[in-house]
Amino acid sequence: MSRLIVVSNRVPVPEKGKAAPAGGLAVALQAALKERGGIWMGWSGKSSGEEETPQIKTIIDGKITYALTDLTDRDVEEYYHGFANRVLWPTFHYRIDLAEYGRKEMSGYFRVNRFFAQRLAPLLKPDDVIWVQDYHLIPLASELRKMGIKNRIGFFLHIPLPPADVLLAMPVYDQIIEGLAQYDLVGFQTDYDLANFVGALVREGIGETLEDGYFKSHNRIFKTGAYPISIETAAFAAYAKRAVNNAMVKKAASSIIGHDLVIGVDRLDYSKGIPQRLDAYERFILANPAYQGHVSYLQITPKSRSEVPEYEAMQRMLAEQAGRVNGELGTVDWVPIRYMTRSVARPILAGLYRLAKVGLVTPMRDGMNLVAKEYIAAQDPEDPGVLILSRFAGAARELKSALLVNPYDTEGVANAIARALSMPLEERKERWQKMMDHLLVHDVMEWCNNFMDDLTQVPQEGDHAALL
Ligand code: ADQ
Repeated sequence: MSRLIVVSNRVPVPEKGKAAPAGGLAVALQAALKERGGIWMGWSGKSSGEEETPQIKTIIDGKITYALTDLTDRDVEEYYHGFANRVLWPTFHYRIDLAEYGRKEMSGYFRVNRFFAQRLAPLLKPDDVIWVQDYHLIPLASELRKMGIKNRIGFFLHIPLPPADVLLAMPVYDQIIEGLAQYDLVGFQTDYDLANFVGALVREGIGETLEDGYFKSHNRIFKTGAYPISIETAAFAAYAKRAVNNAMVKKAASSIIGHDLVIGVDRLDYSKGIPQRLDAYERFILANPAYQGHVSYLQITPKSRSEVPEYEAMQRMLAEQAGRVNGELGTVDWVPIRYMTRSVARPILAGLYRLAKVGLVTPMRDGMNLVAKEYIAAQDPEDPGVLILSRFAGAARELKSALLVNPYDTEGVANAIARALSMPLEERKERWQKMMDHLLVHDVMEWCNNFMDDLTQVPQEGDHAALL
């Protein structure tokens, strides 16, 4: 069996003595790496200052080698904060209004990808299979190919892929597309993302659909597909069941006696639609005064990307908004919104999901959204809560028994909250069971295996000539 080489921007190196379990993606990829043996390479998250040739640092854990490199201050600024987070992230989330197309950042992005390729190439054996994760590293295969690497290389995009007119707003869109065409397998979260990719290339006359998901572009033939990512469903359900004994979860439970809990859990990001959700919740309270004093909305939003000014501003605005709603609607013994900016360990999070009657997952746009899946997995089968899910989350393609909402429609979301809180037990059970059955089969291990099965079967570079 060939070794697996995973490359991602950040690497979840297991910390010795740390009890908290890693997220599903790390669990699945580590399992695949353990089975095949291999390397997980990426940025250490640290800066080397001005030092331009930081060495790879390796940490060996059984059959897995973690290979980490520092980046210079300039690299971090241009590649990570600059192009990845200020161009690719907003553009791919349909927010071209927020994208800042600086030439310096663009060249920094391609430079750092070349640097990763130069660091990775000496570690490779001819039959290694390489799996590159996400938008930070789109040009990696192209850089490896320039160095003569012929291994099978797969790419999975964790975020959405927008339609042609949005994609083409990016001045270097052609290099990004050419970068994708250098892979042997390009995977997206949903059939919609895949259709956008194929549609954009066909419309621009730079791609042609072949049979079995194969696609021809830039003189290469590669496979494309939708591989919806998932969670470690059974393990997450078990955490949630056990979490009732956790001290913090018990505290939360005793603090909501006589209240229905509504929960929102998101990284701080404009794509997640948190201010719009708070508006909808406020609208719900105003339209349903009987719930005043009897419902609590817990929003857990750890800070992220604080170095990017928009994120800092967002954090301030959100705190102000929660404060305003609490000030205007709250009473001496009732706080309508509980707003937390600290991160919560996964087992506790599982317990909090289970306490909540309603899971509010209303991103304006999301590749998948794992919170939606975690909320379902955490429910008590005898008394499950209701998931309210944005139709613009990739998860909505699968979780069709959720209450699907349009996050731009404040009144629609407010009505959905009222409907969820008054939904009869039978209907809640029926909806939940369908989604849980789906997630037990389609978990993160299945995602990983499906992608790996396809990646190990696609023709290798060189064998493409016959297909062209
Ligand atoms: P994210 O944008 O980070 O991921 P999401 O899929 O919701 O979004 O994953 C967030 C993860 O972080 C979840 O596992 C959640 O439990 C955890 N998390 C969030 N807030 C937390 C908190 N306060 N404390 C502890 N944990 C918290 C990107 C894409 C998504 C895609 C994933 C995976 O944007 O669309 O689903 O990658 O492909």
